Amino acid sequence: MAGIRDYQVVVGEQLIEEIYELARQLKGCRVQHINSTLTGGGVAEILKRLVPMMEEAGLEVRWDVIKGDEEFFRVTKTFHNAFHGVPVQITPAMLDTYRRISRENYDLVDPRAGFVILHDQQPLGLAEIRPGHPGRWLWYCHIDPVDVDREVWDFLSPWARRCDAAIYHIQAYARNLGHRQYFMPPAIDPLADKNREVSSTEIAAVMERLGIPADLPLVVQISRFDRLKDPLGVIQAFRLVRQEVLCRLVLAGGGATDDPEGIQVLQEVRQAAAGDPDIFILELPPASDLEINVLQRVAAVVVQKSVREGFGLTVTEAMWKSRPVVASPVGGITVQIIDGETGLAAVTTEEMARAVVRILRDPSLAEKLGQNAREHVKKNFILPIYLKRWLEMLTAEQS
Ligand code: UPG
Repeated sequence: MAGIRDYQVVVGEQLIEEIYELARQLKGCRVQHINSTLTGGGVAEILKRLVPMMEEAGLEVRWDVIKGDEEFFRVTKTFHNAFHGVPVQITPAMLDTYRRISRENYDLVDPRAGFVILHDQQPLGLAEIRPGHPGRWLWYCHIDPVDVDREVWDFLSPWARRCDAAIYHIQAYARNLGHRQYFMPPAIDPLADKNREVSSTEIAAVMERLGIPADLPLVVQISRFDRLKDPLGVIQAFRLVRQEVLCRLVLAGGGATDDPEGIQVLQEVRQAAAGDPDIFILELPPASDLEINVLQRVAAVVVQKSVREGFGLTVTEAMWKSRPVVASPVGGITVQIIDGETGLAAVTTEEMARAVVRILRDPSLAEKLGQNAREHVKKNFILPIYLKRWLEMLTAEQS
């Protein structure tokens, strides 16, 4: 695993020195991250690299996962959908389940932590015990809360208010909770297996193992099977593209232990693609970083047709690989895809199809978008920059 100094080749010496300088002031500080899954999905992806980097910087870091039963994760997935404006039905029994599992996890909180970071809404109920705890508590909202369902917000926000501050990916997500707010886009690790350079031999071996022929351009979406990633819409857009240009579609993704809807969505996707030899649906196991890296690299176009997106790390990953990306201009994608410069934005299925066709027919456009995309990520959404922002934020909170 790469160490902080190894990133000098990507971000230069000065940033690395700034990180060490900030780290000195935080040496020995105890930080506890609490989320709801170790694998699958963006939060686990971030913590997998952020935690060892913070440790290397001299902080004492713990990463804990709340324990819940299937019912609890059904409830929190409903809350997740409700954050994104999906109409949901909330029953008193669901709220009881949330309170009960939160209570059962109170012991998870490190009584000596200088900082307790609650990631998303699943562990937010732990903030009930904030008043008796000596550390500072931060609620890290990874999703777009702008259209959150009122009932769900009224239930959860008192716990968010108990925290000392909140972290959001972009300014547009600001909430009026009466405490400090930090805006900090997440980042990808350029040296991890998911994003590192890959040799042509490795690429060929992975593609053979996945059983995807290399004779036609590939349109690729990597995502958990989640309705908010609109995989059925991607299939529709692909079918329009194929009327114009010969190509294939790859929809690849796995599940996450905190997402009980994934299996059902995967079934719907399989049904929609049944009998179509040009559509490859890949169910990826958790340790598929190299496969994802390769699929993003071989893609002629990467698409991300999300209905909502807190940030969209799959977009960042593809951009880092200089791929032309077509994505819905929603949430955090709007700070990544600058339409016509770092990718193409497409609102409807038809627009997405047209944008994909445009790229497939114009290699110089593909090249330009890809190069700009990589530069944009390098300047803004790369791990050491993110680590520095974290250290700045913790320093500010400490003083
Ligand atoms: N991934 C896998 N395996 C899969 C599918 C995805 O490793 O089978 C990875 C993917 O490469 C990426 C991450 O998981 O690194 C997914 O992150 P993201 O595209 O950001 O989506 P979510 O899983 O939905 O993550 C949530 C928010 C998202 C935000 C992220 C981090 O929905 O908008 O960017 O948290 O804050």
